[in-house]
Formats: sequence, C-alpha cells, structure tokens
Amino acid sequence: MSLTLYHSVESTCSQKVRFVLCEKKLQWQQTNLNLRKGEQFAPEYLKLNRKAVVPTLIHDGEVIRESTVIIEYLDDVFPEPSLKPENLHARAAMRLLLKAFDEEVHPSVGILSYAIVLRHQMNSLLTPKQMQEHFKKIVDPMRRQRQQSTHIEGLEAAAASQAVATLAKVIELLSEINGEKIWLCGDQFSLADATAVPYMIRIKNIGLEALWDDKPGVQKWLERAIERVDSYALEDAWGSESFHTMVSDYVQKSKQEIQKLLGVCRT
Ligand SMILES: N[C@@H](CCC(=O)N[C@@H](CS)C(=O)NCC(=O)O)C(=O)O
Repeated sequence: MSLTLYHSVESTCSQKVRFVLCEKKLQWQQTNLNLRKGEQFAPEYLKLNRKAVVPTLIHDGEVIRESTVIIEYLDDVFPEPSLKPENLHARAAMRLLLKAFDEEVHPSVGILSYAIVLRHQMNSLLTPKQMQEHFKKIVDPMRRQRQQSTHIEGLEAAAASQAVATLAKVIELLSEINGEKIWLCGDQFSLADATAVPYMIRIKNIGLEALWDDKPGVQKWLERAIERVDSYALEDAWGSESFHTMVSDYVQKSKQEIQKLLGVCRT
C-alpha cells in the first residue's frame, strides 16, 4: 500500500488531510510544494490536479483531489478509528460543517491571509511582471479575480470585511453546536475537528482571535484540538517556523486595520 500527499505545510486544507492521516496512524510519502514560488503550476503537477491547488493524494496509483473528498476517502478506506459519528443525524451535521468550512471559511481565510500576509510576501519574491504572470496562471477565474483585487486593495477590499463577517457567523455556529460536547460532533474526534482546527489556528495567527474571545466553549475546544494535534508530533504541523515569524511581523504592521475590521464587524 502506498500513499503520497502533494501538499504545502502552510496550507490549511492540506493540514487537515495530514491530521486525518495521523489520526489513522498511516505512513505516507510527501511532496511539499512552495505555492508562493508557483510550484503548483508545474506541468507535471497540473496532470494530477488541473485546478493547480493542493492537496492531492495518490493512493496505490489512484489520484484523489479536494481536501474534503480526500479525508472522507481516507475514512472509508481506513475505517479504524472511525472519524464519523455513529448516529446518522450527527453524521449529517458533521457533513454540514465540512461544507461550511469548504464554502465559507476556506475562501474567507484565503482572502484575509492574502490581504494581511501573502501579498506582501509575494511582492518581496516577485517582480510586478512575474506577479502578473502568476495571476494569469491561476486556473479558476473567480480565485484569480479575488486574489488580484485583494493584492491591490489589501484589507480595504470589500471582500475583506465580508470575509470577517462570514467568519464571525461560522464561529457563532461553532459556539452553538459545541455546547457541552467535547468535540464538535460529540464525544469522538471527527473529520469536522480535523477540518476546523487548521482554519481556527490561521484565523488566530492573522490577528483575528477576538472573534471568539466571548466564546469560552470554542476556546476550550480549540485548546483540546491543539493538544491533540501536538500529540501527533508531526513536523511543522502548523507550518514552518519562518512562516510563523513572517505572519506575526505582517500582522503587527496591519494591527490597526485589523482592529478596524473587527470593530466594523461587531457593530
Ligand atoms: N477546494 C480545494 C481548495 C484547495 C486550495 O484552495 N488550496 C490552496 C492552499 S490552502 C492552494 O493550493 N492555493 C494555491 C494558489 O492559491 O495558487 C480543496 O479543499 O482541496
């Protein structure tokens, strides 16, 4: 049996796949792509993932794409320990959460990470001409448009305040469903926890932790989830040290703008 993961250590949707692989105690090979250098656009990688995004999993020669499809696949093929609730209503609720993270949280976190950190990193790595070439290579026109406008406008982009409002709503939902439960969907760690934790850590790291400072249930859940991930002893589980240093430097620089956005969202 062979498993190979094409991923980026910094990518939130790749992290959730790695956490599921760890939960299942599976061994895997990996190729870490540098997304800022555009390694996702390499012709060889495009053959595996025509959207030019990570992650992609290869299992015994079969290509599986899309992080949520990958984690569901892993749970089907390697059912022990199960990462789905037994109860079918709880299972449907878990899938609804996975959908909210894919459709709402993922693009919002992408916009905000880009506005606060990644566009500055890109500017330091690429010339304006190379930057235009990079944009041209983005396969999905919506993603391309989003990145280009956020690149120019940063946190001033309308998409940025919409993204914070979207995150606030999903975190409210997490707070409601979490209730007295240990994990998001019950007593058992599930695909929903593995999915939510990397995004919550990214939201925290880009200076938006205040979104749950009045939600002790969410705080406690996050502490438990971090402890769980730390127990995997996975190298660079949350991304590289240098990435974190860079993130906190840029967050410091945007501190006032971030506070302003959080303020708007609360009124
Ligand atoms: N729906 C896809 C989203 C994948 C995605 O957006 N991946 C990001 C990293 S988290 C990426 O590869 N970005 C490359 C780029 O922006 O060019 C999934 O869940 O697998």
